[in-house]
Amino acid sequence: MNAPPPAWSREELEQKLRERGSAYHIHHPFNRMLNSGRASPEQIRGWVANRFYYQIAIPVKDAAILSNCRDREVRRGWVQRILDHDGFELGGVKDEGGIEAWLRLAEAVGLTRAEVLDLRHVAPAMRFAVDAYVEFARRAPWQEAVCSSLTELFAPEIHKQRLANWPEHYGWIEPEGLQYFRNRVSQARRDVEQGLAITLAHFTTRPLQERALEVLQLKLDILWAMNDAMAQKYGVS
Ligand code: AHQ
Repeated sequence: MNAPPPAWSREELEQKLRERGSAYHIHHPFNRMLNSGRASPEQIRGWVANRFYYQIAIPVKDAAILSNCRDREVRRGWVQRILDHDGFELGGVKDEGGIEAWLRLAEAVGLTRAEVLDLRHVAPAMRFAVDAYVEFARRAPWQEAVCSSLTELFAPEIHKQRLANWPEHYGWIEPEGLQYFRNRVSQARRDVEQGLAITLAHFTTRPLQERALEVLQLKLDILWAMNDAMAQKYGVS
């Protein structure tokens, strides 16, 4: 039995994780259409209504990670993600959260709250891709589920792209509707700080490090498949 090859350094592993950014859904034809101003109002409304299913899954996914994690320090940091999305009212501080902000985005693009909340527009393949992410987080070792969230290494760029391009190309969308993306630029950065530290500290042998890349690729494929589902349903140009 050959010994496994030597482990990469933390820096090498981080670099290899970041190199997977070439498969991030910022490069998907549907996203490129959205961010270059070529999307019709119907395609934008379809994207917002379908992506809502992903947004409401995130806190459920994060709660699955918390339920599998026995490390209090990790939980103290990770629980913030649920508050970011579900909102909270703690000690007189109130925050309506990202899911409410997404519903504001929905109204800004001409959808009703009711038709977004009842998920009538969600394509089957979108549902399956998102459900696969939640099931993975429930079943996998919590460190792998943490690693899968590292697609957010590439997220600030995609949020900034929307904030820069949508007002220019889609003047019909109320600017307040983009608040969700403004919030995510800093929240994604904070998420990644914790997620990357946990990943670099846990995946320390070469077989584990190869697994970390495999897990990140799984999540990149989930995001890609979500865009495939929307392109199939709404068309892509
Ligand atoms: O709005 C997004 C979000 O809250 C999260 C949480 C994180 C995770 O735990 O997997 N990933 C993520 C992402 C969000 N928005 C996506 C987008 O394109 O707007 C990007 C996505 C990600 O990169 O995983």
